[in-house]
Amino acid sequence: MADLDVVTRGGVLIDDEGRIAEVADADKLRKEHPDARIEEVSGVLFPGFVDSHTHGVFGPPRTADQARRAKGIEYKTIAEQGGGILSSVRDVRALSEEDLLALTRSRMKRLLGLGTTTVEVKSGYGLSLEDEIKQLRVIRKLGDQGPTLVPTFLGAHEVPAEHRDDPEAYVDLVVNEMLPAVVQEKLAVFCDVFCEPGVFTPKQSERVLSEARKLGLDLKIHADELDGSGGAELAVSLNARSADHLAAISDKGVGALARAPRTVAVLLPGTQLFLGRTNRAPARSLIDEGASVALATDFNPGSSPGMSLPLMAMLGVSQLKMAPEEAVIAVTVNAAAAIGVADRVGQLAPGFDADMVEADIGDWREMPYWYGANMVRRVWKRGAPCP
Ligand code: IZC
Ligand code: ZN
Repeated sequence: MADLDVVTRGGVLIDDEGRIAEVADADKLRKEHPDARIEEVSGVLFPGFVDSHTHGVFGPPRTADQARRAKGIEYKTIAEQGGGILSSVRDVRALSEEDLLALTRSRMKRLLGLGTTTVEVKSGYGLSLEDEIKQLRVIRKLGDQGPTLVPTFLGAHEVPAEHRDDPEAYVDLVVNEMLPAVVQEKLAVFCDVFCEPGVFTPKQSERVLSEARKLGLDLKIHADELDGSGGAELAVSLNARSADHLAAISDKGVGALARAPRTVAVLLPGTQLFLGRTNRAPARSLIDEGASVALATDFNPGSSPGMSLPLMAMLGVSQLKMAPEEAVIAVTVNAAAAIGVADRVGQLAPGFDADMVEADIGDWREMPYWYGANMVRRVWKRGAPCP
């Protein structure tokens, strides 16, 4: 995780398809390709950042939740008072696909301006067949107008109001109606579940995810976020692509992820910070024991309105005690692995998409360092400058 290659006075040769052909000394590239169109870069050039966990399709911000939290009101009480995930569900249900598209387009543009060129985006604020599909269609319609979007179906994000008396009937709906419709329209690459005491049990989560796998989706789990219920172990046993959050993971869960052949631990330090919680995901023991760790924003209106991956990298270092090298890998290479695109993005290396970020800094270590200002100067996707 600390294996970072730094090239000084480097250059990137990009082919006509927007793929990286060579990374080498800039003067050598200039000499060998005298006819190439040249763009001068100063500062530090990074691979485009990859945000591997967002709930990016939503309506208004949940500012009332924040004010309630400041008064010491707990998550469950906030939900009972009409806030929480279900308030975002009411908002998304009330919005047209067109309005949601416009909101999401402008939010994704902001992420791009912060250097994020690939974003995983979940549904999960619809919680009905029609409204889950509406969210996923928004993701598909945006495609790669801004950052490249990777869609995840999160129908099992919460039990909606109309099924509160019979959560099992809601799981039936997710499995029997939503999943097949999502797969039929090819609207998602991943299926995710919020596996957490009071939301979905490991057993319910396993049922949804096993059905999703049968239909060809890859798997993710919101695991051990608040109190924890063995979500990390479940993710590993299902060979999921990622186990996300992990602030309440057990030692057993850490051991399972350390031995996992493909499950990336996606940590979301902005969430703990924004919620004012003091427990932290054990990044150090995960890394030291051999797990692959990524950092993401969890961008959503309730628990993490954070958009900046450099900020998450800074929190990785300051809050989770990651090395600066590990934080850079966590928002590029490992983040790409967490969403199944590690063969295309996350590295400045031959064969990879020329998704690149120019930061106005003198040393790469300043990326997980400055916060509160955007140090990104220019962004390219597949070799083309982004407006
Ligand atoms: O809207 O609160 N944890 N899902 C699971 C969230 C947080 C998003 C939200
Ligand atoms: Zn989440």
